[in-house]
Amino acid sequence: MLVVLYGSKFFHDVVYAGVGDDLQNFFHYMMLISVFILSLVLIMMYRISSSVYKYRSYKKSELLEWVWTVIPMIILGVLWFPSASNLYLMNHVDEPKWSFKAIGHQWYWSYEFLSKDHEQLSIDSYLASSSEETGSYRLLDVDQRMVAPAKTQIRLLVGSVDVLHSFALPALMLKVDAIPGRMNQLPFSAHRAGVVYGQCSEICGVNHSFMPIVVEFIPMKEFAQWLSKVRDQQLG
Ligand SMILES: [Cu+2]
Repeated sequence: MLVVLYGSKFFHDVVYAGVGDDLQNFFHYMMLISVFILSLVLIMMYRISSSVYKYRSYKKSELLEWVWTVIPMIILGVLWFPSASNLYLMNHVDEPKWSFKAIGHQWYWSYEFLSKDHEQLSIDSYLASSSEETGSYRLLDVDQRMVAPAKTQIRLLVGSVDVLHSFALPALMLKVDAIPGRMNQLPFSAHRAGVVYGQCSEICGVNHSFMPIVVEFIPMKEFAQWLSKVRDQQLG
């Protein structure tokens, strides 16, 4: 039962990665340690409660005091190290090949980026009107998808023009607050082409549930075509 639930029922598969792979590995590692601690505590509880007199030998045991101080310290240490390095990696963008800005609005997302000749382009991404028309997921698809190159280091900038929003893409293990007056930066990449879905993850008003995020990762070659298509549409 536990094996079936673990990682398959409640969690999105992290199929696209970057920092996502590291975060998922960290999650598994943390679960392993937590299950170990839980089993240890349960076994100790059972052993102590099932024998009325045995626990008396634990009283005034200096060795026991040492063990239950030092072992948790070591466990905290081994949990801290990967956690801290992931925290650092999540903020570290080394030499992005491209960057774009995701901006939260009440209630839609807009994306800003530069064309090949450094002209500013932007698209507004609203909830798609009806799932029957487009054959897509209900409340999860948009009229204009954001497009990004796959297998490329991208710098993602997230901001907001009104209230707090949160830009979240579970398949990339990514969630970042969109804060008015502040620009959050993070590395963004996908190991293969595909479509990822997400939703605003910070209560931002009555239509909070209706501002999904869709990013389509396509090969670099086609991405260049898309970029010039958007440029021609907007700048003529
Ligand atoms: Cu929002």
